[in-house]
Amino acid sequence: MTSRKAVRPQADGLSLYLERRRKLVEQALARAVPAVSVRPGTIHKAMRYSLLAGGKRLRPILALAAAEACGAKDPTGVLPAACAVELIHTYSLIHDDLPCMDDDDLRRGRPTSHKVFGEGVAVLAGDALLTRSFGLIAGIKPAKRYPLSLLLEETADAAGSLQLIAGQVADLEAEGKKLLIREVRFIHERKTAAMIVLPIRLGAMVANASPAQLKALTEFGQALGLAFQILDDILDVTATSEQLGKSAGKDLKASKATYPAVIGLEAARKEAKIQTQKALRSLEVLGSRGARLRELGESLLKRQG
Ligand code: GRG
Repeated sequence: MTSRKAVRPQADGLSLYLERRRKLVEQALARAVPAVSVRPGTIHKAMRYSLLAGGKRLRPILALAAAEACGAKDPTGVLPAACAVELIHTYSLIHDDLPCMDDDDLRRGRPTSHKVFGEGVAVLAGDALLTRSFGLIAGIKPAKRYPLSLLLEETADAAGSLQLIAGQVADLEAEGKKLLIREVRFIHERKTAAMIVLPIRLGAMVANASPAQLKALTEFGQALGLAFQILDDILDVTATSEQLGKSAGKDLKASKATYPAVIGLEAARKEAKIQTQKALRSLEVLGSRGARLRELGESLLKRQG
């Protein structure tokens, strides 16, 4: 007979944790935007089509795990912040896929928003998701150390013209140009890492993180975000569209500024590993509470899609 103790490590394993957290997030996301039956149905259909298309939910899960690393026992208070970031992320994907940007027809394994609803509704679905995200943040019950105004300000900064949009603009302007690696890093830190740091900080702040915990988690997010985008660059070259749920080989075709394009595939792999190790080192001050984030960080470097 197998003892309870013997099965525990597996029951506590990362895949079960991810499955449970994803379920929580999916349910909260489904409640976060109006139903299709609410007028005008088209916009709510388009918002739900992209939002509920089953991404990895990495950003909301990071928010929940960061809060847990700061001692939060019940993750439900973090769900509005976690969902808000997923809404911003989904808006950025919808807009990035538009013909005037990356012009893509596959996302999360489905036809892109503008292919299904037309460009006008796709633009508006992105706008509506972004706007709704601030409504969600406004509903957070803030902790002592971090007022709601700070959570709103950090969200606006991360999604604004100094971070997410800065990265996207630099990315657009870099197409077809020969960039230095520090310029590619500038893009990656803004286009990708900012949206990884944001949920981690929001989750930590909702859980009333100490200044030392918040600093460690921010450094973790910055390095993990960079590693994540370098790996995304690598997978664009090495994975298939089926594995990715989006068109593979696009960066190369569009002469995008990527790590493999500038320093080569092997050096890019090495850099992704260096940044992941840096991220994991940042967690040391959290002690055993950082274990889940450590597992998450390690698993991201192994992902194939
Ligand atoms: C349009 C303002 C604006 C910004 C666009 C998000 C973005 C910036 C561009 C999309 C293409 C891209 C390579 C973005 C970098 C971030 C990234 C790797 C997004 C994909 O995130 P995943 O892999 O996707 O977490 P899922 O679908 O799992 O959520």
